[in-house]
Amino acid sequence: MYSQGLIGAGSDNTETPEFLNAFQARIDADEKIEPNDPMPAAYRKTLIRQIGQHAHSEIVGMLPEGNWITRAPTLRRKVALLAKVQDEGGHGLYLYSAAETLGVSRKEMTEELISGRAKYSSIFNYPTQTWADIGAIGWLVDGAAIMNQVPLCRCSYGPYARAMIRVCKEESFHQRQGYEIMLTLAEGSAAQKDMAQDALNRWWWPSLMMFGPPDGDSLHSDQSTLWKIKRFSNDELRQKFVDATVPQALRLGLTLPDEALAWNEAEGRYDYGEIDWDEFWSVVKGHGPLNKDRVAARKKAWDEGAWVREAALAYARKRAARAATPLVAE
Ligand code: BYC
Repeated sequence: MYSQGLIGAGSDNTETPEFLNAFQARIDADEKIEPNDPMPAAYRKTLIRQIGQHAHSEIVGMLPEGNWITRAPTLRRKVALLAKVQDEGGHGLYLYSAAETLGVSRKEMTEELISGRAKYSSIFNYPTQTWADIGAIGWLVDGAAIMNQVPLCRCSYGPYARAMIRVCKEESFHQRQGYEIMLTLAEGSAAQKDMAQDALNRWWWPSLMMFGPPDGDSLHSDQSTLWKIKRFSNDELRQKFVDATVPQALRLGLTLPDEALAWNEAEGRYDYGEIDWDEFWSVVKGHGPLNKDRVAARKKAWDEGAWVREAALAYARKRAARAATPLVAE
């Protein structure tokens, strides 16, 4: 199966069974692991991989929505969308900082992203074709993100768990603003309702894919669950999302693009149809509609920002040098 190259701490595992057992005992006791605590190399690598991908997703996630800032239909919508996109940038920064506590630099992570080696969420490789897509993203994509991220607030790694608390509060606002856009369109003219339905049709399945492959095909779930990085499996979170979201779609008077969708009274949940896993893996491997454009946009921003990074470093060096030079009394 396709797996991202890992960066950060080396993969040598010289840890003794006693060390590994003592570490697992801390996890089992629900203790938080902090940056300077001893930890197995594989735990560090797993976190660098996941937090790095998560940070990249937030930053790349600014692109599809940023595409609509200049075309938002009212000043109120424009202000809200600007704030949302800015929040996503902030989330990316907290997450890069959380990953840096594990010994990887932001430069290394960014180089992994722009070289195409690092993953980011599959969802951001789809285009935002109409204004209703902004509603659908807020409602579904942020809704899925919250479902996945609320349990991450209890993740065993302290800096990641703490970053998630603030991120989730902001995502909750994002989800509501998206739903409100959908509600306005769904209660508007026939053309507006059609636009909302079309956006739901296009974003529903990719949103379900955000939770990752089915449990049977998940590479990392077992170990990440043992380490309490993951608290629920991919399929469990996907099911929770479906159960929470279907009634919201019904309230909008919209139809979900899934003929197999049905309430299962015995199980107390919605059954849903087969996800197109070939499409998922194709997008994850770089062949989605916009993978190349997304990476190219990040590379352009990184290249064009080189002079800013150089200037900031030069300024910091100058200040440090000045601080080190004793003042000569007159
Ligand atoms: N897209 O073993 P598995 C947001 C990869 S942004 C691409 O189950 P794991 C927002 C996976 O990385 C939302 N790749 O993995 C921002 C692995 O490949 P590698 C982002 C995916 O890690 C702006 C392989 O498939 N949220 O909220 O146990 C606007 C096997 O998977 C995807 C996060 O990143 C995917 N969808 O579980 C609006 C949350 N799914 O690494 C909203 C944090 C799987 O071996 N991350 N892969 O090469 C997680 O919770 C977990 O990493 C996942 C996957 C549940 C995503």
